[in-house]
Amino acid sequence: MSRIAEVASNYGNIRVVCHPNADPDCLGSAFAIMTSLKATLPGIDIAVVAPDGIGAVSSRLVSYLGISAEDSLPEETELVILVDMPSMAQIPSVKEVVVAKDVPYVLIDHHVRDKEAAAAALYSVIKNKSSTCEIVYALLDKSTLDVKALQGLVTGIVYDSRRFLLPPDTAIRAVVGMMHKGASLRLAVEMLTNEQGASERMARLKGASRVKIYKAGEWLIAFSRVGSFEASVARALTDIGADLAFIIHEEKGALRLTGRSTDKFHRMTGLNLSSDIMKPLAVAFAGQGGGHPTAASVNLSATSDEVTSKTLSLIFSKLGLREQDLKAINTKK
Ligand SMILES: [Mn+2]
Repeated sequence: MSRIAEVASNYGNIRVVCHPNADPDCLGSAFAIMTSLKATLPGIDIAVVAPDGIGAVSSRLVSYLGISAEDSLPEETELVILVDMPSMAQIPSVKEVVVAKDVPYVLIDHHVRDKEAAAAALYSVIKNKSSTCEIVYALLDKSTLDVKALQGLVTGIVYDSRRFLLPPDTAIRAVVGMMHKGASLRLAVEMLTNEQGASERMARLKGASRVKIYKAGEWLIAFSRVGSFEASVARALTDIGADLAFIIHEEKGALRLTGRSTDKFHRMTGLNLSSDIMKPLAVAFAGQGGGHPTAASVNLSATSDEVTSKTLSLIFSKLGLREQDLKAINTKK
């Protein structure tokens, strides 16, 4: 029996919980954990909870897997399994129940470790892999995974590794193993295409048209603002030439900053968006944030001007640049 099944065997009512706007990596992981534990421990009551919705990019995977996710954590939950997030900071409604009832939790994740949340977990597996699905595949007893569960894991790996662009060796090995057991790489890619509807493409075009460009030494930094699809817009800006892109989303006095960098920028400067930018911003402006070295975000109480200038100064101190190395580029002529 896998270690996670051993842990789960002490509980009757288990919920596998997704982060807001659940993506294919999160859902593929949650579905595989649920079906594997069900196969190993037939008596348990287990389901997937998506407390803050499922991302549009996951819609085809969700219908393929036939997941019907609950939207809140039932009061009688005895064990929570958090997948693809470092802590419960993003899901306050779940955190409230877990804290009030002292519900034990398991943490399976590939983001930058939240030491406090990991220490408080009953059991945690946090690894530096391109997807949570890859970690989940290594963790579960292979004989408990059917083709559907394997297909979900392959789809999550393809999605979160950005089609194997991130350091891919172990991800490819895992996918090949699952293809031998009936999962299809072609189906995974198919389920992830058409992911951009008209509203997402509109957000990307608006984001590009509102961009403010700064030249910092030899690096190009882009700032923009949109009302939705911030991650997609930030990635669009790095795709068209920015080394670093930041998207601001403001709503009802709350501000969310989403950042993306190219792998080359990260490699050459060592700048980690999560620990060098989002975490210090969270401290400076009473917020919550984190993520990966090249993809991270933060929720703040601050104005966009305050956030922009603080972000630039954090980049400067990390890169060892001086104020005069910064040039705002005129995009209006
Ligand atoms: Mn992930």
